[in-house]
Amino acid sequence: MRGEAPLFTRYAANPILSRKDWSYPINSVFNPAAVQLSDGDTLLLCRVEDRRGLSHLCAARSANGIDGWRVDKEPTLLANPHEYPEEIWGIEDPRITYVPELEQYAVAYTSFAKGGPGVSLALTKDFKAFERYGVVMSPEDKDAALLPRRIGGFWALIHRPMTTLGAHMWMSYSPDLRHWGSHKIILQARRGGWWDANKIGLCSPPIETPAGWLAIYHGVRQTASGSIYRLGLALFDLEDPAICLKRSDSWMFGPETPYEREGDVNGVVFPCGQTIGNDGDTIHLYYGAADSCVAMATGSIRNLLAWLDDHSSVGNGVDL
Ligand code: BMA
Repeated sequence: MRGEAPLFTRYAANPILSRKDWSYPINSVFNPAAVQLSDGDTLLLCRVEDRRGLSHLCAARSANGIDGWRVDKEPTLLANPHEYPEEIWGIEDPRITYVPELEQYAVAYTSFAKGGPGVSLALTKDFKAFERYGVVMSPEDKDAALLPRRIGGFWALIHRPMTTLGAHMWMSYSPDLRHWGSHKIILQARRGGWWDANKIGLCSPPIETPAGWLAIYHGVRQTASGSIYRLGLALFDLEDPAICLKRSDSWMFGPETPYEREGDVNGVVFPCGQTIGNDGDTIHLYYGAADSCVAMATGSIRNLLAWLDDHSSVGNGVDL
């Protein structure tokens, strides 16, 4: 049987970014979005929690995506609660998608409003100036990423509303990135004792492969001593990404190392981005560890797809 070797190898000198890398006082840095820029640099747009407990986003750039990070000297995107009251308690957990049609990056992030967390969207060409679109999914909603191209003529956003049905992944569609509708559940949290019972959410933006859109998602297991955030895989149809083709029955990555098991929130691995190597196969997965620092692990798209073939006996998990 394939897939017994670990699917992701942690960088030996993890964490790659932590509080000490910032030139201004912060509490923690975690849950980064990732993108490879046209000049070859890797850019991480990190969630930074300040010493009030509120988060903003800050960019770090590196030539090799591993070390030599150049961190912006000031917050890159700060909450702006005067014009956007939904950002009153900060902005968190960005996901970046490059959109060729717009020649811009779309950043979907959590805006923490008095009514709870919602999904906001901003566009940027350079990670210096941002055009805010405001709230696109009202509270309580988070874990959103835009697909890089239209599906059937409409923009498509994956997100995770909390409803009386539970915390499942949904897809919504828009003609203009402002008005959203045709909402559909695309992946359900399982129930009972499963590792991904009751609460799941998209991690990094899905990767387009010939087999379908490959998505890394998190499952949250509630235990007597808190939650464990682990990662599984799902594959969605290339032409209709609301259709789940396969879903892993077990998790493929979870908190194991000291920096993942102990921090401000113990037992959390939380990726919001990845870059793909020039070979079209190597993934650098960037993740927040224990809500305290940023770590990196390397995997292979081919291996992930092969492992998913071997570990998806339970289908897409609807109504499990
Ligand atoms: C989730 C999000 C993440 C966080 C995780 C663990 O709900 O808020 O930002 O990393 O909880 O605390």
